[in-house]
Amino acid sequence: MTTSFTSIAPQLEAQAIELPSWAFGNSGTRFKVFGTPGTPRTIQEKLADAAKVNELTALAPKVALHIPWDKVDDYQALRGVAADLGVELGTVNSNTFQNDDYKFGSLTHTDSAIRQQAIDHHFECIDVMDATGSQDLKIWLADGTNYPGQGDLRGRQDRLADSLEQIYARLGDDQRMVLEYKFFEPAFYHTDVPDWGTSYAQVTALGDKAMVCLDTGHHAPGTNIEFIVMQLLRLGKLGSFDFNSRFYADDDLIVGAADPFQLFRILYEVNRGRGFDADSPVAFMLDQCHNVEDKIPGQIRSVLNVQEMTARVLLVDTVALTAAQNAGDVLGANSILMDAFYTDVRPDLAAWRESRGLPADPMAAYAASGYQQEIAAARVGGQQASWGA
Ligand code: AOS
Ligand code: ZN
Ligand code: ZN
Repeated sequence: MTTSFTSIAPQLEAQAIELPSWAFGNSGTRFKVFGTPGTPRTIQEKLADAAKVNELTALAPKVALHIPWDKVDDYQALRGVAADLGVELGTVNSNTFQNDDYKFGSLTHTDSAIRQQAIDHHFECIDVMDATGSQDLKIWLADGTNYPGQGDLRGRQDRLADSLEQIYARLGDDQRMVLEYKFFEPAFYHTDVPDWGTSYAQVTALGDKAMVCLDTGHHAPGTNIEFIVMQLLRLGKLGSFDFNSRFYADDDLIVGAADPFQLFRILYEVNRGRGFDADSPVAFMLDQCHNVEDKIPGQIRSVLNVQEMTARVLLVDTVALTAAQNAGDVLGANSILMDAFYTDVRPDLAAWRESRGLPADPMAAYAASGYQQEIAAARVGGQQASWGA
């Protein structure tokens, strides 16, 4: 017996998943970037597409920016554009991976001038946050080495700590830093923030406003990601998620597409750790690319996948589960969890959406809206996401 849908609906109402601006640009692999008709040419057009996702789902009220990809002269004005479209500007992502100067590192570089340049870029990102009202600065570094002996692992870690300290000191009272880890790519021997332990150690040394960002695609195959989620929540240091899914590497495919059960297990631990509570520090974001599918329906599918799996998680009969766990009822406990996972929540969600004035089927509503044809006709020469990761 699972919990009833009616009892979990209020919890679903508050769900918010931030969209990445770069998901609306063309992206691909090192082999080919395919253009999609209707691709935005400007950040303003990306915001319009993101607003469409929110209009049809009421799940995506914020859009993350990437600097310098989304650089504009007037961020206050951009904030106004977003507000007119019914969305807000969210996380600001820094970029130290597309500049020749950072070939051997950015915040870890041995050359203090280059390191300062990378620190200054983060200061610029904080200035953007001041203008946009964004809460989070997200740092993902491409820093690392390809060959043993190429760099001094410990020295790099020490320089990273020092650089982060300087950036942290610039944050306003209501601003946070989230440090994303990734175990490989673009560096292949080592990366300077490869795992949650390293990110945790670095952010803990900084203070309360620094937290860990967990990208679901950034772990070795077979890693028990939900355990990491549990531990970071338990330690009060899970700041944000970058959701996506993967079959092999950092594939950045639609969240819940490759392994819906893994998404369920992760969201179960989020709920167990009170990560869905209104005062929870966890920010939910997508970090995806749509290489061959249309981008707007790709994002709609993604937020719906998160919503559907959240509903299933909320349906878990936690009282019965705890009783079974405490009684040593191994298979009983497992089947309580699986009952919720196998519950098809789609009809209930469709009816509930309609009751809130939303389309029962946002994917179908988008297809019928004519928006895709409109933008395909209006926008010629759409933008590449600059980088497909
Ligand atoms: C890189 O692999 C990371 O996932 C980054 O979070 C992100 O994709 C990149 O910074 C684009 O913003
Ligand atoms: Zn990411
Ligand atoms: Zn990634």
